[in-house]
Amino acid sequence: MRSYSFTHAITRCPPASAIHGLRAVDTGSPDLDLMRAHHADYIAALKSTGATVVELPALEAFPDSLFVEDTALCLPQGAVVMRPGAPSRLGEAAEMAPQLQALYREVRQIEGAGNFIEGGDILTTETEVLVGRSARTNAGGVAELAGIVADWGYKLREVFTPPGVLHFKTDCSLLDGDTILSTERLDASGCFTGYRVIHTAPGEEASANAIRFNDLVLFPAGFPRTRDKLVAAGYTLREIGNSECAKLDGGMSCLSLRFSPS
Ligand code: CIR
Repeated sequence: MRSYSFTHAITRCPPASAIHGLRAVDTGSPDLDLMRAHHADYIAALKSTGATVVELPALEAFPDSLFVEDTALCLPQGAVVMRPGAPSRLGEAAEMAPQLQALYREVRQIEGAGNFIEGGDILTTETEVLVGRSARTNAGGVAELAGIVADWGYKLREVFTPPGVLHFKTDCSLLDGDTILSTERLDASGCFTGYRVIHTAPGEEASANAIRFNDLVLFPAGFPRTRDKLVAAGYTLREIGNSECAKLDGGMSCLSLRFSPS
């Protein structure tokens, strides 16, 4: 199952400057020590599945650089370096490119000057690449990515992130080859027709951003009703604290790039 079986992940240590990271609503500064402790738990969970985790050092010049997912799309055939729509994050993608070049034979790049796209808006399933237009991802970015992944045999489908939601995957996650965890508000858009969908429990929308990584689902701590639904559905969950990244609108998927390089 290429959409959730991975040999590798890349993470980046939270910089001290993360306290200045972007956020839609200010709910207070993240506690850096606690954020780093959660980050260590996250890496340990990835490693416990047998994967190799490339742990990159902190980049102080980029407060949001721990959220490596936004810098690239990693597929078995190759990687695509993104062009983040947040101006303060553009340079993060350039920092990631050489890391990917060291691991992949083919690394492509979103290049169009007016094209923007962030990895948090991309959900790869067994059969397609779903990309949600958002405040960070525009039509040009989606079209450019569509051309690249078509060369690797992927069908890309453009969908829409609900207004006020940062990224498409803020509201959904892949649980297995044909099952999606989604908020009701995103599922109501009809974008998951044909998939089996499990909804987050009412009031627990912030738990929609989880990741399936090999045999585990890494799931944010503090959402007991959604957790119980997933356990009852047969998934093996590893709960990871996310209180500090949540203050910067970050979650489980944002903290890694996950892949099996060709
Ligand atoms: C940002 O606003 O860009 C960061 N504070 C959070 C990025 C979260 N990334 C993700 O959902 N993939």
